[in-house]
Amino acid sequence: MIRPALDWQPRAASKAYSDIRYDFAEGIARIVINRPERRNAFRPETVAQLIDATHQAQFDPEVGVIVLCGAGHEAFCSGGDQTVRGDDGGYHDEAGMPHLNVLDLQMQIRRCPKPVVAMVAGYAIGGGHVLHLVCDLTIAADNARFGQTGPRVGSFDAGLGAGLMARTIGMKRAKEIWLLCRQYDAAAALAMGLVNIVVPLPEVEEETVRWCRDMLRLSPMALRMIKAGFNADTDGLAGIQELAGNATGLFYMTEEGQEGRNAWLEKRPPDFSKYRRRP
Ligand code: S0N
Repeated sequence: MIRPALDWQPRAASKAYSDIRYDFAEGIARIVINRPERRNAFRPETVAQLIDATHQAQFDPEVGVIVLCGAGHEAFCSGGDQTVRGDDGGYHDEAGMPHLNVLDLQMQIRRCPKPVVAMVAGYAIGGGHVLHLVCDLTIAADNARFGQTGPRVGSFDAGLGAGLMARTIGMKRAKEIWLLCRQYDAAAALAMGLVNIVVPLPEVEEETVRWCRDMLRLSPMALRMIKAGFNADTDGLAGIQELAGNATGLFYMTEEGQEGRNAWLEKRPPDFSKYRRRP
């Protein structure tokens, strides 16, 4: 069993969630995929709730770090719920509409300016494996097992699931994972750089909280900028936009930036003469 490390308190939004839990403690938001009877497979409603909770955490000034995990110790997430996968291009919600909304969640995690940590106990498989991959850090329990199943179950994630994996662990390894659909234990995942650390299962939450506390002591702006920087090239112009948006936000905080706005509001020409042209 996993030893609890904090006194997690449900956040208000949690009441509206059927498939996830959303808790908070000490500056950390914890988002839990709560479908253990399906090894935490996600259906469209699960993903919609994950997107909502991630949004809540991003905009909550008390939150500095977000932890994503699965309920129980048998699975982080086993990917898309195959029982609701339709024949018309996606996973069906309760109204019968097909979705691949986990792709939106993947991008949201990458664009979120706060660090997102995957805490993986048990299986991280298929789309669940890609979910831990898109998180900034992965703390794995020693019972964790990783792998893709797409080519076996008739699917593939040729986006971040392929490209980001290759950038994370190298092209040959990434191709091996996708082309053979094998499973890898926690030690193998650590050896190939797929996770940051492996700890005994009971300690996985304590270790995750330790890493979160370390980040909570650091500059939020520096973490925000470096995360955007890491993602910029992989995410192309959208990644550069994220980095550039942060730079614009910083510029707005300077006197030089404010002089342009003030001059316009005061209907006078801007005077930038006192601002140095830096080498
Ligand atoms: C995770 C595994 C290895 C666990 O094995 P274990 O411990 O032996 O448990 P089981 O007895 O197999 O499972 C327990 C119960 O949970 C149900 N269940 C498990 N996984 C799923 C699932 N993914 N969907 C629905 N139900 C699941 C079992 O059925 C069982 O319930 P009962 O007892 O009632 O039968 C093992 O369970 C396993 O291999 N699971 C399947 C893993 C898998 O293939 N996942 C899907 C992979 N594909 C995706 O995730 C696609 C993601 C996606 O949306 C996407 C994204 C981008 C681009 C494309 C796609 C796309 O759609 O392809």
